[in-house]
Amino acid sequence: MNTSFKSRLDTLEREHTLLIDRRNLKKTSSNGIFDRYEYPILTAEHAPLEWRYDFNPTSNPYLMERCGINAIFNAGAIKVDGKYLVVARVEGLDRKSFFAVAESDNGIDGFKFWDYPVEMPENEMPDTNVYDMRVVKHEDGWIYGLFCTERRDQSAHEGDQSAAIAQCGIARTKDLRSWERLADLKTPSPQQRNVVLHPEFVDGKYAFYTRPQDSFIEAGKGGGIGFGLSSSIEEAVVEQEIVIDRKVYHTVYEAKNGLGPAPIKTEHGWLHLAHGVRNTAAGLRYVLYMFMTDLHDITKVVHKPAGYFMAPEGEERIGDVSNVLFSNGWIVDEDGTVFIYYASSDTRQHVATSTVNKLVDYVMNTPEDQLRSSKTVEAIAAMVDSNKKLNGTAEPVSI
Ligand code: M1P
Repeated sequence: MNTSFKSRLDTLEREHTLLIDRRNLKKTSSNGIFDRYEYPILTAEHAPLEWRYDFNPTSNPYLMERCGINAIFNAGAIKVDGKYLVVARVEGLDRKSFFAVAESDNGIDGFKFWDYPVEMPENEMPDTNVYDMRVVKHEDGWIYGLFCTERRDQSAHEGDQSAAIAQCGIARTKDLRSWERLADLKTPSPQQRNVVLHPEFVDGKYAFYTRPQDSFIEAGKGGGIGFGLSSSIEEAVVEQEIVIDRKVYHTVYEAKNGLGPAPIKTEHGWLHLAHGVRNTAAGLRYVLYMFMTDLHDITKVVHKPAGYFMAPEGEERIGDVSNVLFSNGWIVDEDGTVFIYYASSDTRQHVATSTVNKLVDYVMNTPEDQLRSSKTVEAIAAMVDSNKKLNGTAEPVSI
């Protein structure tokens, strides 16, 4: 091994270790609902050096990167045996995404990838690209990973190399290391992304949150978070999809929306985190929003705060697909802490923390969207009135 090879290897290893071991501190400012952290938990640079470099000085004398990573984002999440595990979407320089598990002891820093990326089995129709896994521990005892499988639209003409069909792939595991691939979900919609498995049986069936859409990018008339049941998970078929949370004019989810991770059960109802998309002169803007569904009728939205819960801030605004926040993973600890794993601009993965109590308070007590400017002013004025009464500065009412 020549000295420049050796010194380059030492530098690579030192910098990678520093990055993985970097402590992540809570940001000082907070809106009282959640806390952000200084650093992303995963970036392309967190990918193990062994995935990217051939360390053999004979076959790689310049110690060049051979399999570069472009981005790491949109991770599913689950806690297993006391470890915080994220199943990240890792995207190579070749634009192919795959899944890889990274593990941390505390959920906010020290995330380190397992030695190998996930080897996801394929079914009879190979996947061109797989991404955005929702990891769910189901009451049937399995851990399921639902993800988008994308393939070229075979009906597109030769000149159109961007037409694709997105569908929901399903796999299950006990340990996140070996996966059994099941049949893709069948639904009435020509395209599906953002499909999530509900963690409990509903009427003895597997319950799916779906996102029916007409074409690869446009939700079209199919927009909204859908819901449907299937009696089988091995050959899952949702024959009837109903939309439980639709896109709405002049809101943060007017172009499309999609569910994030599987909902959290609370004594008040099921807490949901979702993304909403609107169009702007600068392109699509993705933000996160929350709502709650009824504990017994999970298709009924009972609380929904106005507007967004989180939107891209600072460096989060910039990336491969700018102005995007997306979340498909969260973890609830025994003490009620919630780790919200969110990605920014299809480039990097972050964490924010909150608690179940805070999120329930946020969802149940934040004013709803009344869909008109004057109603927004009324909501603010009502709070000003109440604050004035509280501090004794209310105008005396003339009789
Ligand atoms: O580029 C933003 C997001 O776009 C898609 O989400 P949706 O299906 O709601 O439009 C997904 O490809 C997602 O991975 C991506 O982050």
